[in-house]
Amino acid sequence: MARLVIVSNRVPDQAELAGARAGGLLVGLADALVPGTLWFGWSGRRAEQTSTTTRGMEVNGITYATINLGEGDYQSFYLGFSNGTLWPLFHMMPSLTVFDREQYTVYRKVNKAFAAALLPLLKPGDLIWIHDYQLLGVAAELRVLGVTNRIGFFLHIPFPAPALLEILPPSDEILKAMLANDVIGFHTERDRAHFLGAVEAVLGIGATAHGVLTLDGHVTKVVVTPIGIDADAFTAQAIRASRRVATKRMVESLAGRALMVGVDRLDYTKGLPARLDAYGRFLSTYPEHRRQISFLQVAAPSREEVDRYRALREELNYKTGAINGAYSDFDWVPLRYMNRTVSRSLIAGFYRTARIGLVTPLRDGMNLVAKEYVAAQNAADPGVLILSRFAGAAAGLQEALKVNPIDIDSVAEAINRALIMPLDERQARHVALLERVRAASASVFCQTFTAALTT
Ligand code: GDG
Repeated sequence: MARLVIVSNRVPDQAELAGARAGGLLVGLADALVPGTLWFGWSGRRAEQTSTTTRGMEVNGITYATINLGEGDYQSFYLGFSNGTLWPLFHMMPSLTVFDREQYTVYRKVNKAFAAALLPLLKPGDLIWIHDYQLLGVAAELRVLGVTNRIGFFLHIPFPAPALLEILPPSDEILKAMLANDVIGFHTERDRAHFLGAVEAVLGIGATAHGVLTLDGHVTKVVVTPIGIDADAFTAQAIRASRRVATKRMVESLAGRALMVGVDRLDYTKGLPARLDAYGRFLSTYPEHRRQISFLQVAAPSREEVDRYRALREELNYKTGAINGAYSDFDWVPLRYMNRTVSRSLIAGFYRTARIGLVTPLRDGMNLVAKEYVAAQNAADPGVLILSRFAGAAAGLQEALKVNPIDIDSVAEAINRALIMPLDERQARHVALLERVRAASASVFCQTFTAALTT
């Protein structure tokens, strides 16, 4: 079998491999990580200059090869074009999108540096699988260096509607660079349709009925391969977690109240301010539920060097104080807000304890928290998933209570509906959801994508 070479912006470090840090990519790729695999990317460390050679580390037969980023490149490539331009634009938030031509030049330079550092590690026959928006140009740079291996690209975040992509001044260059891949994958049909529409609108290239595009004689197949989790393993982890002292202490602290849980990286796409507003609206509209519910929101720190993320943290601190100030009693706190990273095992225990999983991103590529929440439930007495219709996960999780996250009244209504939902309805929804989460698993994701890349 061909060796798989995974290329992503960040390569997981020891803490992440041990489950102590948040990371959606590692969860989704777990199945592809068989001995012999090579994972290449940024170490997460900054140096004076971006490295031209890699450092290797082997864990469980998998080689992790990394480069460091120069400080200037980190600012312009990572904080700048990747997270200040592509991230908000691809999440369809044009008003938050800035563009700086110099940052884009550095983005291209760093994509070229990734390709150059990877080149000496490649062998004939390797399947190269590039991940995410930071590396849109790597396949094209590898082609310039003469690489003829099969190259695939998977986008973990949404692809914007064509009219939004056109806002990006170098949209034509970026789309052409993407077409150096043999396969491009998205989470949903909507993302794929947006991409095909953008290629048509910007480059004037139409796709065949099977989503095949041709640019200068090179053929690219565009596929939908939604990412998933290993549901059975996660259910087992949640059961183990429910027996742990920490989870028992959590249950005790609830004193019989229903727990509602939210788990997110602290990011403006996750819709956290609107979520807290919706909870405030719920407490004011349904006074009968006050003291009967406790909302635990975990917001794992993320991209803290970016001003917008700092401002978001301040806003959430303020809103948390406002809700607790208005509604707390001496023996009840409506909102528990943890602005830190929590271990995966503890999170699994929280999910299993929670009567409601509240997942309300404004826009999300997939959202693995929704799937984890479903997998963690006790089938005999399952909780209810409330899910934003703008998460990629909504396309495959029909039995969740779907909400529009900016319509805070509808979210408040959904919380009420979840709390009063009879056991048989909760069970029926859960059985169906669990089946879907098990079917669209992490291993199906890896197998489908690599199969498309192989053929
Ligand atoms: C991107 C796309 C897409 C969260 N807090 C903690 C923690 N987590 C874990 C969750 C989950 C993962 O991190 C987050 O995954 P998501 O899918 O929700 O979101 P992103 O990180 O934004 O990931 C997203 C994903 O890529 C995969 O394609 O679904 O749309 O944006 O597993 O449980 N884990 C730990 N502590 C925390 O505090 N240990």
